[in-house]
Amino acid sequence: MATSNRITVGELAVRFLEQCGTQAAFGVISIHNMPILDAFHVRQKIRFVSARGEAGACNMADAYARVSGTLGVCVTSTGTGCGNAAGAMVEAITAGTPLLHLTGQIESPFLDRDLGYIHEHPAQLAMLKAVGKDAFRIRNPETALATLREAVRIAQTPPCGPVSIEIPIDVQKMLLDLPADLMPLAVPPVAPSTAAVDALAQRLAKAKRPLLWVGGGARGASAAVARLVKLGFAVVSSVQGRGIVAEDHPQTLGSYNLQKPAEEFYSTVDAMLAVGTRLRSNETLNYKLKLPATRYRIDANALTDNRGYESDYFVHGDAALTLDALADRLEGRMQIDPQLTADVQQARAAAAYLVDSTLAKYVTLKETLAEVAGQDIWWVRDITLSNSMWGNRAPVLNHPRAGVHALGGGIGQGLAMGIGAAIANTTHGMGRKTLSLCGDGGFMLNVGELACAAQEKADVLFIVMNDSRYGVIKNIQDDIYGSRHCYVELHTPDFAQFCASLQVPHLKLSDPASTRDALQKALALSGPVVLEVDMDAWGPFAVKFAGPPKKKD
Ligand SMILES: Cc1ncc(C[n+]2csc(CCOP(=O)(O)OP(=O)(O)O)c2C)c(N)n1
Repeated sequence: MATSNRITVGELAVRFLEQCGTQAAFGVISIHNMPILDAFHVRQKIRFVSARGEAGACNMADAYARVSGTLGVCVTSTGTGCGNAAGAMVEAITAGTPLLHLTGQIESPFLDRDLGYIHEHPAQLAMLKAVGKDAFRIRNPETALATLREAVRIAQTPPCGPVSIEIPIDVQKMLLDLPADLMPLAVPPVAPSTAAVDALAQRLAKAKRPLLWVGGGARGASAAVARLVKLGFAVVSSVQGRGIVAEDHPQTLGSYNLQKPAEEFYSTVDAMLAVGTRLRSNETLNYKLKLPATRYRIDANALTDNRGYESDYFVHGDAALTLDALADRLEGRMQIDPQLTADVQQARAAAAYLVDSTLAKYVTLKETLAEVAGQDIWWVRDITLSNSMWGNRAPVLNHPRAGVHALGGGIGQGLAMGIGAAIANTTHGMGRKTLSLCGDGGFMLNVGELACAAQEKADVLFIVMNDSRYGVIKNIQDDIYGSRHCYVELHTPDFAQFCASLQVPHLKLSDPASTRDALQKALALSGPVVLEVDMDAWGPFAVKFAGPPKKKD
């Protein structure tokens, strides 16, 4: 560590991140990233969270970014450590999370020569380009800052995503003069063309029953969306767009976006405006959901036009800027069907009823959780039956960043994402409780991170839905493999003993009648807590969920 105005490239990276507003970074220490981690430690400006694995670290950085609305940062080692982050990078690009992944590389003189150098992965840069949005290598101190700046700019430019930089270990240690200006590059939002907004407003002004479909790309557009809601627009969200409009607002279907009553409602809509959404397969019954016949679309990614569903008009622009410009033009012009809000409420109630009717006793968990936890929560979910069946729709979320979900469908990320969300809550002083809904199979995949949660005193309630098996896969085997069950029964730990060994409080919920009491006790504690729901004692759901719903007709 240099004391004069000469600093290492490792310290440059840390000082640059400080200018980016980074409050926490996540990773696993290694000989190949120590110049960076030593700088975090010496400077003490950014909280560094030591994960137990690079997959967990990257999932934590992802959730940290989603909850804080800032850049996520993870640091890994060369080769295996870097590769361990790949699945989490895939999740981050699926979710459009702005994330910087700093990783090591072997010493420059031996690079790209396939010499079997310790930690060497001959195609590390190609792998990083493939699993993320982009990847760079810093080759010398002189170009380090420019590379850091460009990587962060790309990560934060819609469609956002994870960008990696590999820095050979000798370069991490090299010295340079402390630059006078370490500020990141500006990322100006995409301004829509005036003519395009005029044309879209012209079309929308005729609608009597307009519907906004908001996706993750509209999470920064709450205020502009609220203006259109005030003009009478109905709203529905994708899972990633939950909470852009508080889900108990009378004009929103919430994320009840694909149930039959929602589809019936769509048939009465005369203009749908889809904003910042890919209309993904899981949200649209594999693109067969009947959306309103007249569809318009706004996206900061120009390639979105006509993807998934064709649209009648497309505006390339930032969600907030474009919706605000539309609201300016539409105020005082809309003549909304006075029946629209009542119809939204009816469709939503019918959709919620359908969902509830599949849950058997688990309705109690869903409803009591909403009551006891309230709305000041970060709602993190792994891939588990309970999330697919109700966690993607409930409880009511009131904040555009409150929902954090493994969007790419990979199990085992909810535990680490719960930690990242809780750390963001603390570093950004947001005063909400983090809840993470996991299956036992997913929880075990990355279970070492529970030790990280304990060490960091991460304030998370993990609700572990324990059926001692890969429940959804077993259901699929029932459905289409003649009930030939294989590879789904799991040797599951005694979670009480396991948690005790880590000094993590554990409660077991075997009787639905004890739900309120158990949740109250669990939520009264701070730091990590595991609430294990004994699904064998609770009994089955009323309907077997066997993979993402598809259209039957
Ligand atoms: C990383 C990854 N590996 C494998 C799968 C396939 N998979 C989907 S769901 C699932 C089972 C999840 O089990 P559990 O967490 O116990 O939840 P449950 O289905 O029992 O509710 C598996 C193995 C996956 N989606 N992601």
